[in-house]
Order: sequence, then structure tokens, then C-alpha cells
Amino acid sequence: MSPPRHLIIGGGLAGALLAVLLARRGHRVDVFERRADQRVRGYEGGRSINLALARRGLAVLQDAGLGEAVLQRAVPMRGRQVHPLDGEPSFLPYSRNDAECIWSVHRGRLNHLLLDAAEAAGARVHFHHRLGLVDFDARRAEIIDERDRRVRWIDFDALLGADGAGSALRNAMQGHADLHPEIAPLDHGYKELEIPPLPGGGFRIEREALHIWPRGGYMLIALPNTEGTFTVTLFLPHKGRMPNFEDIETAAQARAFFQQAFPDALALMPAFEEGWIGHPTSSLATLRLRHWHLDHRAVLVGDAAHAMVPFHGQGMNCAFEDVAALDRLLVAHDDRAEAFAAFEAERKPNAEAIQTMALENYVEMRTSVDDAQWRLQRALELCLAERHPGRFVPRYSMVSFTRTPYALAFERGQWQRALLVDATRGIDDLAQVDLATVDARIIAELAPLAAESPEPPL
Ligand code: FAD
Ligand code: E1W
Repeated sequence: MSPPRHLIIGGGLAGALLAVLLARRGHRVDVFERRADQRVRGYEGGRSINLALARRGLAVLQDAGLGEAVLQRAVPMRGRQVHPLDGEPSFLPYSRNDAECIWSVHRGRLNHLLLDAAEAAGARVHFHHRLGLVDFDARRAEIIDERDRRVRWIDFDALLGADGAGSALRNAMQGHADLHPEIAPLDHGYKELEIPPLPGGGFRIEREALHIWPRGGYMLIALPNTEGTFTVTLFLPHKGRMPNFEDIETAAQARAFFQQAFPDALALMPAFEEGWIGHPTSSLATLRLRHWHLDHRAVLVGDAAHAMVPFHGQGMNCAFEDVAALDRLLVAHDDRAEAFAAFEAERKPNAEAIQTMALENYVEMRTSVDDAQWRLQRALELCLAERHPGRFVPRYSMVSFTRTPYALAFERGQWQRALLVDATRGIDDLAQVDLATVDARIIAELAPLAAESPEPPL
């Protein structure tokens, strides 16, 4: 008998990593990727688009033996650099001891590295090939060559959908499974810009930080790249109350808006107008499905299963956790349908939790930073985190610096927030907090967080 044939749809971050793991298990793996092979031309001509890699995503890469290679070209971000409209920027470290940071990685280079590893493991990657229709009864997939529109029908045992938020496999599965998609579009969109290096090379703003310009109804962020550039992203409502994308019709109007809202950032972008005109305004949404798989024949991972808004920087990290879980469960279950069902049962509550936390973090990032009560709660949070290490861990830290399942981080975060609100009600200074009572409640009601451990043994 020939080994089961796995077709992975999409050679992005999740698809390429899934190909590495499945091919190493000896599976027959073919990846179909709609775009061209970005490795051919190299990245020198392309733009730098970066992503924050957190502990949980890095842990998956390390387990796959790829951690070192990724970190070599990553920039550590040790905290937030907050840029108020008037006044000096202030740096808020992510952790006191500097042990914890997130990493800015280049999306193209990371994808490149994963595709190389997939091919080295024996997976075949077919670029310019997109999934069209699927005949689930005959177990044949229509694969279209984007260059000449030629169509081939390819037999499969399992289809693995890593084809992103607009998943073609998800659409094909719709007719056969009650996926029940719910799409919640965000009324804010985004546009990417770039801060170039200084003329002699070197960074124009603090290198090892995630920069945030919170402005209440909208915000700007910037993440560092290794070459001295920063990728800047403006998040702004599409329409409605000013300012919004719809009412900014010309590059001159965009400059005037930045001059008012982000004058210091504008001064760092000599080619502002080119960037504004050259880059599209894109949309964001949360996608929830009732089911992620069709018996033993198809399963969705990453954005295809659970696209989220980017405000926690966790979409890729969550997708990597998905891939590790699917790989582990395919080994643990002889029956593929059981493995897919176990995967969905394990990951869906966690994906839903990070989707919610990502939405909440947008409000927090763009507004609360300026609120006195919010700052008092953050100060108490840091104080309690120090008094109860491994027990009272801020939600941001559980998500970014531990492998605590998202659903558990969400639940503990709710409890902790209620405590912070309670303990700071009616006071305006940390010294007024009744620490004895707060400590007692934490010890009585909040169990220590499980120590970090590797994935369950196989
Ligand atoms: P994708 O990376 O989208 O890959 C899908 C692949 O499938 C693509 O290569 C596509 O070409 C291919 N494809 C699509 N349709 C077909 C088809 N029919 N046939 C064949 N191939 C197809 N996450 C983080 O962890 N940290 C961050 O800091 C972060 N920042 C973000 C900032 C922004 C502005 C946005 C929008 C997202 C951000 N994310 C971040 C989320 C992250 O980009 C995604 O969660 C991640 O890329 C999901 O990986 P994926 O492989 O599921 O999908
Ligand atoms: C991270 C696009 C993006 C990516 C991110 C983050 C944010 C805000 C955004 C969340 C964060 C790294 N965040 N940062 N500081 N506090 N929360 O941690 O990835 Cl908008």
C-alpha cells in the first residue's frame, strides 16, 4: 500500500511548517501555493513586513529544530515605546528582569526558511498552483496552474487547509459540513508604511522596542527590521467619524493628518507620500467556524480556521501551535477522523479565546494607556506579579511569554482583572491598596500556573 497522500493547500507560515512536520513523519506531502516562489528573486527588492514572534510560536519552531535559525535574524523587542501626542516617548518594559521579550521577524524570510525545511524533509512544493473545487466523494481536488490556467484533478487521502483567511478549501468544505462561518469585520482597516534607516545606516528610533502612538480612536505602531528600517502600520476606521480612511483622499490630506496626529513619526518618513499611495488600505476581521474538519478527509488550520484581528500579535503564533497539535494528534490517533476531531476539540476553545483577547487588546492599545485608573491597575498588576511569581501572571505575559493555553489565560485574566478593579476602586495611589487582603485572595483562589513543560510525550 502506498502511504496516504496529504495535500496541503497554502504554503504560507502554517502550511510550510505543517509540511516540515508531516514529511518528517514519513508522510507523502504535496504543498500547493498560489503565489510564485518568493525565494527565487530574494527579498532585496521587496518590502520588509514583519511579525512579532512570541514564546509559544518560538517554542514550536524550537521543537522543530528551527529556533536558532529564526532567532539569528530576529530583533528582540523588550518593551513598548509609547509616543504621546505631546511630551517625550516613554518605554514600558515587557518584564522587569529583561528575560522576556518578543521577537520581530521578517515574514518573507521566515516563510523562506520553512519552505526550505519542508523540501529538505521531502515535501514537494508546487508554486503558482491554487486549489479550485473539491470532489469529496471521489477524493479528488482541482488544482489550477495560475500561469496557463491548466486544470489537473489530483487524488488525495487528506486535504489540509492552510490557505489563510480567504480559504478556498473552507469554501469547498461548506457544501459538505456544517461549518457555519461567522465573519465579524472590524470597522477599522490598516495601511503599512516604512521608516527607512539613517543615511549612514542605523535606526532612527529605539531599535529593540515595539513603538505605539495611541490616539484614542486609532493608532500607529512600528516594529523594527534587522536592516535598520521599521515597518509602520496605521490602524484607522474605514469611515464614519473623522479621521477615517474614506475621507483621506489624497497624499496631501494624509500628510496633513499625520502632521496633526503623528508629527514625530511623519518626520521619520521622508518618502511618506510614495508609501501612502503605493500601499493599499486593507481590511481586518474575526472568522469563527462551528467545525474545522470534514471527517477524515479535510481539516483547516491557522487563519483558514480562525482568522483574528492582529492586535495581540498572535495569529502566526496560534497557527504554529495548531500545526504542532495537529502533528501530535495525527501520531496519537490511528484513525484520521479521530485525530481531526481531537484537534478541533483541543484548539477551537483556545482560538476563540485569543480572538476575543485580540479584539480587547485593540481598545487597550489605542486608548487606555492614557487613563489614570487604567495606569493604577497596571501598576498594581506589576506589583502583584512580583509578589506572586508563577501565580499572578499578567494576561499579556501569559499570552506572550508562556505556553499557557489561551483559554486558560483568558479565564485567569478575567479573575485577575476583577481583582484589580476591586482593589483600586475609589483610590488613586498604589500605596492605598489593601495588599494584605489582596494577597490573601490570590493565595486562596488563584492556583499556581503550571510550570512550563515540553509538549506531552508521544
Ligand atoms: P497565511 O500566512 O495567510 O498563508 C496562506 C497561504 O495560502 C498564502 O501563501 C496564500 O498565497 C496561500 N493561498 C491562499 N489561497 C490559496 C489557494 N486557493 N490555493 C493555494 N494557496 C492559496 N501574527 C503574529 O503572530 N504576530 C504578529 O505580529 C502579527 N501581525 C500581523 C499584522 C497584520 C497587519 C496582520 C494582517 C496579521 C498579523 N498577524 C500576526 C497574523 C498572521 O499574519 C497570520 O495569522 C498568519 O499569517 C497565518 O498564517 P497562515 O499560514 O494560516 O495564513
Ligand atoms: C504584541 C500588529 C501588532 C502586533 C503585535 C502587537 C500589537 C499591539 C499589534 C500587542 C501588544 C506584538 N502586540 N504590544 N504591547 N502590548 N500589547 O505584543 O505583536 Cl497592533
